[in-house]
Formats: sequence, C-alpha cells, structure tokens
Amino acid sequence: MSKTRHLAVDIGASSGKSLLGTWDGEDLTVEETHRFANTSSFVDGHLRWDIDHLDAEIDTCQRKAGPVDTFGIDTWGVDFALLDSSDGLLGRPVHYRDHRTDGMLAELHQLIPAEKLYAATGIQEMQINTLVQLLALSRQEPDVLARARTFLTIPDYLHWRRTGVKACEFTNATTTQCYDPVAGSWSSELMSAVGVDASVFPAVAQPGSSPLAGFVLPACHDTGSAVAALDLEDGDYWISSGTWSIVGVNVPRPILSEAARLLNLTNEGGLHGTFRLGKNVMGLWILQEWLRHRPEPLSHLLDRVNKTQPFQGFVNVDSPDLLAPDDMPAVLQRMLPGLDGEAILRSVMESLAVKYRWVVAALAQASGIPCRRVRIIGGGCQNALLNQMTADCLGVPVVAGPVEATALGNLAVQIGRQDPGAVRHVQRAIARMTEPQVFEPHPDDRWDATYERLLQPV
Ligand code: LFR
Repeated sequence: MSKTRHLAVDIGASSGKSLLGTWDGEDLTVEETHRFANTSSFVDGHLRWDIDHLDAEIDTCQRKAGPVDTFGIDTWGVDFALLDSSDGLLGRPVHYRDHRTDGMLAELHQLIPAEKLYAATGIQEMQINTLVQLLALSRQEPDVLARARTFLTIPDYLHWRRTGVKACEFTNATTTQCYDPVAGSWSSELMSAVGVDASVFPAVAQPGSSPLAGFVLPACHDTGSAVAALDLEDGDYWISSGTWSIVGVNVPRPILSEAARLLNLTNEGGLHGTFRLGKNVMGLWILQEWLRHRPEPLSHLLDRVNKTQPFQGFVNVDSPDLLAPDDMPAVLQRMLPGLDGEAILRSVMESLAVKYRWVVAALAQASGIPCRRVRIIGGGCQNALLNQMTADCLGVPVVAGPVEATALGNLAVQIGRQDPGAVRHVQRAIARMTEPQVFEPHPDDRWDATYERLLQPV
C-alpha cells in the first residue's frame, strides 16, 4: 500500500499543535509540525476566543505540513461561532468560562424541566453547555441572536473557513445539549424554549465522513478524538485528563434512565453510532490556575507534593467556586484552612482521585459495566502521583498514555473513517507506537475514609 499523509490540528486550553501522520497500512508515524499559543482575552465585556489568530496558525500548520491526503481540526466542546446573512462573524466567540452563564442554569430549569431536558439530550447539566450559553445570549444580547443565520461549533467554523462546508460534526453536536441523540436530530423544541431559531443549525455530519475531497471529519470534540485513540477492551474505563478530567466508559447507545439523570451523567456521541457515558470532573485546571498565580515548573511542585503527608484535607473539586475564580490559591486556602501550599495541592489531588472513584461507581451503576481497568490519556496522564492515587483509590490498575491521545485519535478517524475495523487497526498501531505506563493498586483504608467524606451531604 502506498503511504498516505494526514494532518491533525488539536487546539487545547492554552496551546494548539499539528501532528502530521503517515500511514503505510500497518504502522503510523507522526511528526509534530507546529505548536502555537491559544489565549482568550476580554473584549466587549466578555472572555473571548482569539479566533483570527487561530485561523492564521492553522494556515501555518497546513503550510508547514505540505500536501496531505486529509486534514481535520478538534478543540474542546460547547463553544460556538454565529454567522450573519453575509456569513460575517457575529463577534469573537465567547469562551465557556465567561461569567455570562452565571445563574442561567436556574433560569433554564424554569423554561424546561430537568427531566425533559435529560430525556431530550442525555447531557450532564453544566452552566458551560451551549444551550445555557444560547439562553444567556438571548437574554443579554437578543439583537445578536436575531441577526444569526448559521451556528457552527468552533472546529466546524475553522473547517468551514477552509472548505466552505457548513456542517456540525456529530461528536461535538451532541455535547451542545441542543441535540436529541435518540431522534438523531437537533431539538427544535429546546431551541425555541431558549429563544433560538432552529434553522441556524446546519446538518449534522458523522466523524469519518468526507463532505469534500481531501477533508475527512475527525471526532471534532477533543474528548471524542482522545478516546478514539484507544484500543479499548471490555471493562476498560477511561479518563481524558487535561484541563478537565472526563471520566467515562463507551456504551452502544445513550443511557437516559432516571438513575443516570440523578447521577448527572453525560452521553456524548462517539464513533460509529456509539456513545461515551461520562462525567466532567474539574480536573487539572485547579493545578494550572494555582501555577498561573504561583509560577514554577509543575515537576518541582509535584516533587514537594509527593513528599507531603497524605490525607490532610478534602475538598469538593467540582465546587462552582473553582470553575472560574479570579484567584485559585486564595479560594483553595479558604476551603482548606490551616494547610500550606503542598498540603493543599495534595488534598486537591486526593480529592480528585476520590471523585474519579465516585464517578466510576456511578457509571458502572448506570451502564452495568464493571470497571476492570482505567486508561488515563492526555497531558494529565504525565502526573504519575495522580495516576498512582487513582489506582490506589479505585483498586484497579491504571494504564497511563498516550499523552497525545487527542491528536492521535483525530488521525485514527481520518485514516479509518467510518469503518470500525479500519479504525481499530489504526488504534492497534497507536498502541504499538506508544509505551503505556502501568500503575498497580496498593490498598489503603484511608481512601475509604476520604470517600466517605465525599458522600457526606454538604
Ligand atoms: C475537554 C472538554 C470537555 C468539555 C469541556 C468544555 O477539553 O472538551 O469534554 O466538557 O472541555 O468544552
């Protein structure tokens, strides 16, 4: 087989990169061709994407890679661009950590009962969701919504700029909380409830489909791409560990039971009609924000945290106070009085591991799939201390890697397309090229005691 060349552009919370993958039918070789900053800034009172900068950087990715057979872009979910009747951008897209959605969840529930919302979307209730952002927009800037003719999620927008194709890729469409996974279409009822004209939503296209020669849609939602890199076995749960920790398990169809709703689990679209049953946990954002205020290399900080006495404190890592605080260290110090920096961060990491255990138990209960092993992927899987804590707390082996799961999974779908066997073939090639690290569990009763603290009502 002759070699084919594929370009994955993966845009994360603070940086983006492009990986050029060469596929010979058996093995994948990759080369990072470009890396760039991704920053958001306050413009017109809101935290916004610097979308023109990203557009220019993606041009550079493409130029540096040279001719390729296919290319595809992924970023985080829920954010979007709106175009007017002349296809002009209606303002720089707003970042989900902007405060425009504060208090909007309660307002959404007044419009749509929680049970109905879950039955129609299967999506975890979070104030960052696209539906909540659209509600905020219709309340705060109705003129912008009135002028909108096209809704595109961020990767859809960046693809459209290059291909002229206006489509919403499936994995990302399902994360918006505007898409009905059972009906297999946008939910016009939900949209009209929040004041959005359903005609702005373009057709949904499957990952692996090719709307245009030379362009194969990857899983455009970064979590979708990350999980697409894995050759999962029965009983494998995964944690996509980055700014967020998404804990999940793959399921053949969405689970919309009352139990799943009460546990606030999410059903996000995956490859070939499957779903990812999961839940967002606040993740390494807490550490990233700590370091933004108290800069030092992460490895130095983790060395000291490792030497700190364990089990000194517990914190609810999913407290809304941690979503977008001005000063993360100050908030944590208030939540964990009397502890020094290292003890605070050790407590945060232990509390993360305990939350992972709770989520895995909830997912197992809702899906009926027992957890035999956890695969931790993404940048956060380099945190060996957290990996070991996770193994110890959950009592199952943790396999860490690949670090670049998102870009690799993006490539796997570009190469294998809509053929599950072909994607599996690439996933096996990815498993051969990366060396996962295994963390065996060491039982310790103190994890159970900390878990009990999580279960206590606040
Ligand atoms: C991870 C992620 C999560 C999503 C959050 C916000 O990067 O995409 O899956 O819930 O970011 O979009």
